[in-house]
Amino acid sequence: MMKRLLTIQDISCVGQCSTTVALPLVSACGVECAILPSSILSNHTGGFKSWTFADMTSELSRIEAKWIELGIKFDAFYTGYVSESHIDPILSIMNSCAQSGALRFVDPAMADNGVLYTGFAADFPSKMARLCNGADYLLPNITEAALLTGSEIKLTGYTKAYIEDLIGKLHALGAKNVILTGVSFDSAKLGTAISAGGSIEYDFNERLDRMSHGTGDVFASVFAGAMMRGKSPFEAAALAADIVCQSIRCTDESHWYGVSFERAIPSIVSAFE
Ligand code: PXL
Repeated sequence: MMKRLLTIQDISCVGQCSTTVALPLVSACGVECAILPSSILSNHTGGFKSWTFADMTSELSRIEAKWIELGIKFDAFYTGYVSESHIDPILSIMNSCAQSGALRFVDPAMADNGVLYTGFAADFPSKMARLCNGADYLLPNITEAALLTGSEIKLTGYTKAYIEDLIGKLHALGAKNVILTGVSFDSAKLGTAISAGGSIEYDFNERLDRMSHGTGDVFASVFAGAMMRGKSPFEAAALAADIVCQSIRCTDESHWYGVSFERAIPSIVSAFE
């Protein structure tokens, strides 16, 4: 039986992030991807001058009630960019619409490069922390990990001790396994710390000298899809990172608002053949 995952995050109509990345990439992994848009934006908030925003909070509980009535359940949940008003409805859906043993993948998409995304209040990380509590796999970058745990944000010049202290604090928030992205101990390499099943492993790729939007969403989507197809956390993280690198390499220089993950879809499909 094909597994069914529900992704809960915004639809940015233009911009190659969140739902418009999750739907094709989770599907490419051979996992059915249902969507629940928490908001609809004309375009994402990372680099465009302005955007429209329609909040879907009141729809979340109407949709939940319908799914309960129809007996619709999911094998996994994957949450991304959401706002404070979405957190309680999401926690409710993750209980009421879960198949037994359903996994929770939580990407606390709210910050990067030391700063919160435009539109989030300074106290938002403490709200997001409630969604992290109970996550089977929490997928923050270093900025998000530091904001969630009230730690100093260090973007360079840190050691393993800093990374492993962040990871310990994320477990203390209630995350069962932690996949921390954007880790670098050597400026030529960029990678992931995978804290799963009681040990911490690292996976590194060559650093690509490009600032790219939406790569966290590509990573989380492939990671969640790969886990649902039975890969180990290390294998899923390594595949996700490889797909991010391939997507960046395939993106034209002038294409600034996202990555051309479409060109990496054949590699995802072949990873599951
Ligand atoms: O990729 C994360 C993301 C998702 N959704 C919206 C965003 C961003 C990042 O900026 O603005 C609306």
